[in-house]
Amino acid sequence: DEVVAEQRFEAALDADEFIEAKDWMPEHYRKTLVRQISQHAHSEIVGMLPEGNWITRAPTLKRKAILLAKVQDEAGHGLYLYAAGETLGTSRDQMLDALHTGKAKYSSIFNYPTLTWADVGVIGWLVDGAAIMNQLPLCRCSYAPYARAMVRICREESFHQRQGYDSLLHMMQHGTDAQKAMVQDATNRWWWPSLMMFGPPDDQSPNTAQSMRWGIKRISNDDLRQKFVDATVEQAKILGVTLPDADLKWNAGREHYDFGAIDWSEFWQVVNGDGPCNKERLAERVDAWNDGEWVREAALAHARKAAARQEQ
Ligand code: FAQ
Repeated sequence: DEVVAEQRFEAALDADEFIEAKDWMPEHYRKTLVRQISQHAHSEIVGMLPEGNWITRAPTLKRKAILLAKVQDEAGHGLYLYAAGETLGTSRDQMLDALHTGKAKYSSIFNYPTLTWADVGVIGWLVDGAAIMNQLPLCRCSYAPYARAMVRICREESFHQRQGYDSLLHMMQHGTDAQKAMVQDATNRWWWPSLMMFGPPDDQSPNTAQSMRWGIKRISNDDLRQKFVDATVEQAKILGVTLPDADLKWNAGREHYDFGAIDWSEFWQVVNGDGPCNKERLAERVDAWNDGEWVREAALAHARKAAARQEQ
């Protein structure tokens, strides 16, 4: 039976068909998806913190309303993704416990501080820009519940990217010299960490080969990184900022931009828990979880009462 099920699974992948939650799947496929989806969910939730830091200090009512909506969208993305993870048989409590005990990863990018208002715009432009580049191919991921969640998430991320770029464009076109310098400084600080979001180079990425065979990943870390660089260089020109890389130049032979060496030791340091804000971010999530205990208890009590009332 197992053999037949496995043949059916392989045939579905070969035919580019989706795998649904109730279909048979190899344990390793299931585990890989829980790992990636839960880490993606954690990234959305932890990703609310750096920008959330600026909600109370947004420069105008308009920018504050936009930022509030954006941060709220990230919460929604996290919740969809936990729901997609749950279809694989791992509970939300288990996934959150892995985050809170430091066992599960979340994106390295959210361990950097947001020092000025321009950081909020640059996160939209570069971080959401990188996120979309990585997530568009996930809309065609072989696991259907993940792929379906990605469709709506990508639409919202596109709006986030545009709002960030619009806010920066406004500062560059109408701002003071100090505001323009702020945009340049934020670009300098976020550029390299944004390139690291795509993960280690292909030859040092232990999961890529298997994930690509399974149709979980459709494009490799390095290829996505290159697509991101190519798209972003043009956007930087229109914005009027310089990307902090002296080696960045068009390569007519490859028809891509060449770019400088990434500091992978910094990446691994941040991934392994020792970046500028790792401890602060995790502590904030653990506190939020503990502070929310009474809400969870009340919601459960309410649900039990409502169910009992319906039975009567
Ligand atoms: N940070 O073998 P690979 C967002 C880990 S967007 C931390 O290449 P894989 C939206 C990796 O997990 C950000 N860890 O792994 C937003 C693995 O360790 P493990 C989230 C990283 O899975 C915007 C090890 O290194 N997006 O939140 C990173 O094949 C603005 C070896 O790596 C996603 O999660 C990293 N950057 O490829 C929110 C997208 N890179 O797990 C708020 C879905 C690698 O074996 C504001 N995920 N690692 O212990 C993916 O596409 C993939 O998981 C990759 C990594 C591409 C991230």
